[in-house]
Amino acid sequence: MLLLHLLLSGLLVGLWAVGAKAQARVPAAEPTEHVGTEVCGRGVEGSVVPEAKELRSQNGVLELELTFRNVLSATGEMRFCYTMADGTEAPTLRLAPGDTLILHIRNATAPGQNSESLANRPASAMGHGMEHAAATQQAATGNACDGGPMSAFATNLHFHGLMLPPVCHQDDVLKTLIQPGDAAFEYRFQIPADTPPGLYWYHPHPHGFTSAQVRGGASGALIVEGIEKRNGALAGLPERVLVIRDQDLLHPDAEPVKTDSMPAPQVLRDAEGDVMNMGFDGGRPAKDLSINFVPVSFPEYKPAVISVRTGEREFWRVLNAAAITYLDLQLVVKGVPQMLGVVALDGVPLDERGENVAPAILWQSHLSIPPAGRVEFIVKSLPEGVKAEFVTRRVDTGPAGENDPTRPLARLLVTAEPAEAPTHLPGNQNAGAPGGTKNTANEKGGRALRELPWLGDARAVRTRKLYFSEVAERPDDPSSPTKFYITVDGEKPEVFDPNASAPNIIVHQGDVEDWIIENRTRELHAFHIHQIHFLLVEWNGVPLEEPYLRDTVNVAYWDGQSKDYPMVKLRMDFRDKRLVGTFPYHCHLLEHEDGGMMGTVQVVGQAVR
Ligand SMILES: [Cu+2]
Repeated sequence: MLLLHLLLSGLLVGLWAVGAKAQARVPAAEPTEHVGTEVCGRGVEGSVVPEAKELRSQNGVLELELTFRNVLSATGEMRFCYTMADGTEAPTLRLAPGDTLILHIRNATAPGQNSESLANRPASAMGHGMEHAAATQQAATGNACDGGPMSAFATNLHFHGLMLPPVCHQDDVLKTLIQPGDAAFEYRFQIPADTPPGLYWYHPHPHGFTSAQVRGGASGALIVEGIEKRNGALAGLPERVLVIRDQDLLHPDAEPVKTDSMPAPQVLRDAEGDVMNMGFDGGRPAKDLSINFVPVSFPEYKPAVISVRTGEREFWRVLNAAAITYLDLQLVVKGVPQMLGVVALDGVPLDERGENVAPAILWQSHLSIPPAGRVEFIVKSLPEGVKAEFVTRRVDTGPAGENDPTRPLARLLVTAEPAEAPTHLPGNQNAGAPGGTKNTANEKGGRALRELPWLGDARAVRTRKLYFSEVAERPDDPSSPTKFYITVDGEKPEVFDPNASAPNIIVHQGDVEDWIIENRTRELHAFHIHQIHFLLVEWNGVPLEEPYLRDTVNVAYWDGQSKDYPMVKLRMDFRDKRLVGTFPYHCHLLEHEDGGMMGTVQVVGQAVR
């Protein structure tokens, strides 16, 4: 258990350098304030973190319509959002395993009014796919399943982490493209009955423009119910869903506030226009952050407010929905990092393997999550009036990475009468899932419902090696745009081609494979594959026995000298029959993905073997 614990700690904690201590600020709480009628409205800095509206399935079905909108804010950012008819933005979708989601999405973005401002932005604002996309435009067929012209305003949806068939109307992003003004497009699928209970999410995925749309705010949480049945310690706890997004700096020209008598560092920008990691904490961040749409902007970092009840444990579900920003979360009470009880990563409970070999709760002093990662954890009860702050610490993204300095996200206001009462998970005595839906997870005493053997016990039929690499478009000009690659070892590095006729990798349904992912660049990358979760079995040469699965994993940056590149070895699970089809794998730093760091895998059925 000790070894396991160390391994888990090492991975959760990562290799980050320790950042400076959190800045303490205790301004008075301001009420939550969303501008109700404003399109893609945002919270007021320093206000109470609102909970997103929750939509729960009824009788096994959740049906809703979302409208995808955009607006150019007064400060010049292009915002994107998903709204309901009543103006509600980015609702949290809650379904039990086996439930059906029917989501009608209408693309009401307005290219005309905004095209000029987008054209004037740095290349990174729209991603490098833009010029690429222009060269590969297709004719519109009128059928969103067949693609059509790629543009900053065409869109689609990806249901991140769910094992869905990679087909149109379910979870396809390679062909599906919904144009502005198209009729409402229907997504309709069943949450597989064996889906681990936890936090998943939805976001757009049009190649070349994913970064701009996600950074603009287009994302929302999706919860598969039943985690309290898998982990009794959670029953009855108040729960919060915290979505952390990034966005372009609200005050890009402001000077960093000097702290600890350290001079404000010089600012260097990379070819994408992002402020570069300088090798130490502080300075101007590459992006601002927001927490449930309450911005916490550079340089003041006025923290939002989370109002919690004195003496009550809470269950927090945090999604890193940032386009490129790494998080390293910490809850600091009177200057001391608190232990946080992690129960799930990437939607999967830590004891997913079962057999009592794994801890159901792992107490950690800080939690690193790459873009797209999720972490769900217990926050211990706090005494009234105590000074407590939820922060993200500096992440060393490598010499070519972005600057992700230490900064606060929210301060906790611990009172007997909190401003907002969060919803509670069902208690033990009330085991029925919300919405009256039958929850199959309960039928096996809350254990995992997998029919197949544990992935760690499955034999890989082959090993493949892929690697991340980058080059400047003009090698003699380091300020020229970067080309981002993920390449199967032995093949020629190519940026992702949305019109390629052949997949990069073909696998057979029913197989398990080991994939080695190397990082041959000087910055962090986060490997993600659609449809499946994988098992991290080796990390920089160290074998692991993680008792849970992931869908996004960080790959450490190369020091520029070592003979061996940093790597992860992943056990890839292609056993499920529903996987037949083609889907992508990519870096989840979305500028990299848009810039070409994506490939496709085709899962072929047993019949054609
Ligand atoms: Cu990357």
